[in-house]
Amino acid sequence: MLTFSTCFVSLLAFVLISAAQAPIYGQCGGIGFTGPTTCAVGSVCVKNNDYFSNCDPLSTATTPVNAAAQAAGKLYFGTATDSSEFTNGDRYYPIFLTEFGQITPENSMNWNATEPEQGVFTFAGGDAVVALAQKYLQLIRGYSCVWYNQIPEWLANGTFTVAELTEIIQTHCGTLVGHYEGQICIFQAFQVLFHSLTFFDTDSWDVINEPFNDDGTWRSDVFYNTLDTSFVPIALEAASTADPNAKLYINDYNIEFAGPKATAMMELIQTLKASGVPIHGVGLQCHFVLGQVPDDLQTIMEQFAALGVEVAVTELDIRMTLPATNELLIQQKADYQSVISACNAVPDCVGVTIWDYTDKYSWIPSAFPGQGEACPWDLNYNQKPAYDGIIAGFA
Ligand code: 9MR
Repeated sequence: MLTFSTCFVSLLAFVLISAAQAPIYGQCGGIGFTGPTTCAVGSVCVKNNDYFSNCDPLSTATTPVNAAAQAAGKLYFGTATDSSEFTNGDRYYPIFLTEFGQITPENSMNWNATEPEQGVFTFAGGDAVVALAQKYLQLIRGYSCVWYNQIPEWLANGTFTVAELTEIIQTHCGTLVGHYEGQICIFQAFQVLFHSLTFFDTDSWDVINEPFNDDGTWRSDVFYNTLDTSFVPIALEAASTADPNAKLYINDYNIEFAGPKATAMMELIQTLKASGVPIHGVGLQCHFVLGQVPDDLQTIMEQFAALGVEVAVTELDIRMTLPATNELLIQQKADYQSVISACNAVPDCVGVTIWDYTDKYSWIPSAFPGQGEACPWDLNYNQKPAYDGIIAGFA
């Protein structure tokens, strides 16, 4: 039972702690300032100039990011995820359901997960993601058919004739895309029914992932080394046969700015289009570094769209060198807003996917030691200023 004295002590502690904190919008720093430099819960200290810093609210946004994207005419705002995350029992799941209209299975549909032994297919991980999407009417981005990474040993280190590898790709892409074809179609029917959307072909596949080196040459892997560039049309044709309604994409990073890699991708799209190969979209991964969002992101999107394909931001995150400071978080907000604004300004940019929404599951700290805080939600699922940047970008 709470006695008067424990209540009084708690109250006193609360008052003392509160007194040591600047209130939301209150001053929290600046030359000559002697007051509290920590901010009330739900706000961060932001430097306006050398003489004045104040406590900005962490997030003023109350609109789910998917609703903001759809209000701006986009199809979705989504996130990468896998079942180990949404079944972990903590706050991941409710936020995930509230905020996002699209899911990309982060790893569970890749080759090593779906065909670990040649001809032996396992879909459990991907099925769990699709089942969730169907239940909550979220769009699915199939990911991926042909990628140099996350492929099984038998494939990566195998020696194949042209005919053999052609058949291997056809079987893999055909079986993988075919497995999800019917399921995603049923889901689309619900989507149209409940949301009065005017399109059916909302499921997309990243059929080819990361085919180029940064200098625009083709990546050396079992696919290119055996089949030259023909592995691209082989995979696209197989995916198209398995699901004629799917939007088929090629996805890559460092094509978000002018340079040899973007040029190589544009030339590939032109070649495929000229040959009548089914290609509907280019995925711009957008794994960015703080303060380095390309100035020409919108221009690049427009250039891809001019080739007759749609574009999507497929793996957005914006990493910083740790520890995060208020200044860095505010810069990150501006950076997220820049990316979203670019997509918002391009009608053929259909949607945005972030590469997981919480720093708790971000790939960044393990891939770039000393860096992190790349997602719009922090380790404890609190919205960061980046969240407001996203909402502002769609405004
Ligand atoms: O997020 C993915 C991480 O869990 C994997 O360990 C990593 C390596 O396979 O791949 C990460 O996702 C990558 C994506 O599949 C392709 N674009 C780059 C992403 C970050 O590496």
